[in-house]
Formats: sequence, C-alpha cells, structure tokens
Amino acid sequence: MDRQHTDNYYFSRDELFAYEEKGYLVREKIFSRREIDELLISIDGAIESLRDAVSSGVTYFLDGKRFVDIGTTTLQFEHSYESEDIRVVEPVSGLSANLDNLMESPRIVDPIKSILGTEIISIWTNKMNLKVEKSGSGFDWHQDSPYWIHDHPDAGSLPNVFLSFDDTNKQNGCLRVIESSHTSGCLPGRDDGTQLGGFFTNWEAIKSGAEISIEIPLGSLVFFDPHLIHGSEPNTSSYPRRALIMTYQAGNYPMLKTGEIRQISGLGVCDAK
Ligand SMILES: O=C(O)CCC(=O)C(=O)O
Repeated sequence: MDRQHTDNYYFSRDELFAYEEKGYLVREKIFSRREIDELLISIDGAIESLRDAVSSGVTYFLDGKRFVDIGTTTLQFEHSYESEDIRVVEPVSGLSANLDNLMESPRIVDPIKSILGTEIISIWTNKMNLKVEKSGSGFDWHQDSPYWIHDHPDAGSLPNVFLSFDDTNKQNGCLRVIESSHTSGCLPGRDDGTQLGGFFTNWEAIKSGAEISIEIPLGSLVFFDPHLIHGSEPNTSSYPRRALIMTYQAGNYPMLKTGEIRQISGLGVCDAK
C-alpha cells in the first residue's frame, strides 16, 4: 500500500465497513525492513535486560506453564520442560524508546482512531509474542475480551493491532482468525478443569469453515476486534516468527497492569520519511 503522498493513515469508509463486517483488516508492508530491523535491535536489548532480572522476579505456574513477573511486566516461557525460551512479554510499554515511539505512529494509531471514532486515544496494553524457530508454541483459539472483562468497563472497545516482524505463513504459525466471529460478543470458554481453559473459546462456538490464515509480509499490520476468535499454530519452520500486538482504548484511561495513563499524541518519530 503506497501511502507516501497522503497526510494520514485513517481507514477509508470501505475499510471501516470491512473491519466492522469481518472483525479484522489487513494492511500490508506498512513498515520497511530497515524499520523492522531497528525495532528488533531494541526488542532484543529489552529482552536481554528482562532475562537478567528473571532471578529476582516472582515465578508461578498455571497449567504447568511458567510465568515470571518482573515489576509490572510478565514473561511467559515456552511450555516444554524447563525451557528458557521467552514466549510472551507483556506489557512492553516503557521497555524501549523505539517501541514507545512506534506505538505513537500514525500508521498504527490513525486506523485505531477511525475504529474508535475519536481522536483522543490511549494505550490499553501491548505484548511481544516470540515464536522461536522449530518449537515456538501456538495460541489456542480465544477472544481477547474475556481476559479483560474484569479490568475494563467495555472490553468490546479495545481494538488490537498485530505488527509482523517476519513474513508469516502456515508453517511458522501465522495469525488465524474466525471471520465475523466478533459479532457474537463474549463467548463461553472451555469447562475442561484446567486453570486457563475458561479463556479459550468453547469448541461449539468455533465455525471452522470461516477460518482465515493471515499470511503476510514482514512489516504488515492486522487490525482486529477484541471479540474476534483468533489464535495460531506452532512454529515448525527454521526461523523465528515475532509479532507485537498493541491494544488501544479511548483517551485518558489507565493501562492494564501498570495503571498509568499513556495518552497518544500520534507523532511517533518512526514516521520520519
Ligand atoms: O501471536 C500469535 O500468533 C497470536 C497471539 C494471540 O492470539 C494473542 O497473544 O492473543
């Protein structure tokens, strides 16, 4: 998508209509390889610092999966026994100036303003998903809204943006969605006796015929509704599949976990052309 000569990145009417109908919208190649490479250097630095702090963090297990809280940042480790591979870091706000600038980029926040119908927005949460080569685990079918209903008065008003740091395909576990599933609102979870089962969407609500695998080039964005059923398969390829998911809300509300208000000015330096 060549938007170099436009002043903004707001959704067109057709794009907004498609987003509302399907629950997601893809914009390909919005960030260049050079920008992604620079961001990855910052992310690697932030992750190394977190790794150094793991021994001073608070470790706990849910369904046998290892989590470590370092201050208000939670690390999730890969599921295989005693794996030291970090799978998820949440939130990533405040870990790197480059990432914080990215989250203010008009390329990301203009469409969010279109979705929310307001110019005044703030960050709800954000996470880095690092699917390591060959063994990075998948994300079972879920909606994001059930995770947030106890912390936000309107969990249906928290749009997500998925930024891909690698070309994604079925082999490396690209994002997949159940098209239009967001129209049903918050769906029941699984009553399977596990600690986390309630967060995964009940199998009966999943219409597998509407499944779309979103295979996209590096630097692409997927905007998606918090009620949309989504997930991904494990990474069986020889390369990592890394992605950042940023979630926004209307302005002047505190972030999940940290409680701080991160208002968006929309002037991120990543947009210098
Ligand atoms: O990174 C992925 O493939 C999907 C992640 C996801 O669904 C989530 O973090 O909520």
